[in-house]
Amino acid sequence: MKRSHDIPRPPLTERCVLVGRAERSRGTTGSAAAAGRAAAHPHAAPTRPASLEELARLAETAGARVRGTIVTRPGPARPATFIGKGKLEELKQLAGEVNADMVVFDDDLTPAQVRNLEKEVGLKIVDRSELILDIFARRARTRESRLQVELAQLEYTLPRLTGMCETDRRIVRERIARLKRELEGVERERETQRARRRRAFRVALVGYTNAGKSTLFNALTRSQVLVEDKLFATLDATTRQMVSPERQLALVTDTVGFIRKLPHHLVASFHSTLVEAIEADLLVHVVDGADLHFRRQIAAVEEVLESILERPRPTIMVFNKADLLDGAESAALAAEFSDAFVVSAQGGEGLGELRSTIWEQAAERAALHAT
Ligand SMILES: Nc1nc2c(ncn2[C@@H]2O[C@H](COP(=O)(O)OP(=O)(O)OP(=O)(O)O)[C@@H](O)[C@H]2O)c(=O)[nH]1
Ligand SMILES: [Mg+2]
Repeated sequence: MKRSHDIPRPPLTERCVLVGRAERSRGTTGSAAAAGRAAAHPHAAPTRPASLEELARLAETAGARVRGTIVTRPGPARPATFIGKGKLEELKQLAGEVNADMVVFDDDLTPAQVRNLEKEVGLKIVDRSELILDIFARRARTRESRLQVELAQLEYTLPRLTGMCETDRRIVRERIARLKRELEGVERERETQRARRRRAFRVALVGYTNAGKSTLFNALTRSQVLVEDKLFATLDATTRQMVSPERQLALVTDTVGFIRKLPHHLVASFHSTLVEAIEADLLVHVVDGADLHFRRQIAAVEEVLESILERPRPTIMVFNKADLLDGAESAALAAEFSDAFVVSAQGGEGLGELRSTIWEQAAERAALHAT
């Protein structure tokens, strides 16, 4: 993986070893029913802690092949190498055995830690933020998202360019300034479009990556945006019309998914697009109800929303993938989250009720504006 900004890039083909911490406590995520399903769920591998399971998916999304995992005890990190001596030896041995050429850390490392680890282990060291930035760089398609990703990558890289001379660092800083100016231009262009859309009732789909936002978007708007069993399939927001049987109109926006520990440079550079996308009259928070860890995913999404929205928005919660749940599990969800909807965006189950609620809210807003 290169740290520069030449996008798009070839897929990673590296064999990697993951390093992450053990979970502090068990049983705080998912319902008992979901826990019982853990072994059967395609994304769950009970031998790895949840955050590492997700890191493995991120690494695979970036094209790397996961060959081994090192789990460290929770606790304070070592300033020099993040992990202690014993774990470092274990890592070197495992990396040698599986012939790895890259090590991916689940936590963010300081520039010094990366340098020290690279020297000690003799392999490329990548942290979670860098991995996510790399995936975004590969997947950015529009001019705006490419600018945003490049900006985030350069801001991430700048403090890490220790080997570079001052002239080169200045070139990077100038490039950052230019990207920011270009982005401001793109944002002004969008402002015109935005003013036109203000009158319509606007619904934004938000949620954890891979929850099924794009699938639901397609169902609600009869569109065909990309749906994939991959993290961050969607990067650029798409807005389409949704039409009621009475020919009422609403605008629905599909957005980028969130993830735990989203790199803050990324949130910063995507800030304006995100705000625009989710400055809707109604947020539909899509949750993968079949994911064992849906609770922590809800918390992660709420955290990002709070950090970017000036004030809370009316939100409805939708538990998706009901077709993967049995009757008791769906009922338990519905009982616990009594205001939420339990649907299958793929199969259509529960979507009628969700649509009706959206139209009710649209009518309420229209009535409010008419007075
Ligand atoms: N079984 C089942 N799978 C679903 C359902 N909805 C979506 N999926 C699958 O979940 C995966 C992710 O769906 P997407 O719609 O791409 O999810 P997303 O939230 O847009 O994901 P990102 O854009 O990557 O953040 C795909 O493999 C879908 O086919 C559902 O109701 N049931
Ligand atoms: Mg999507």
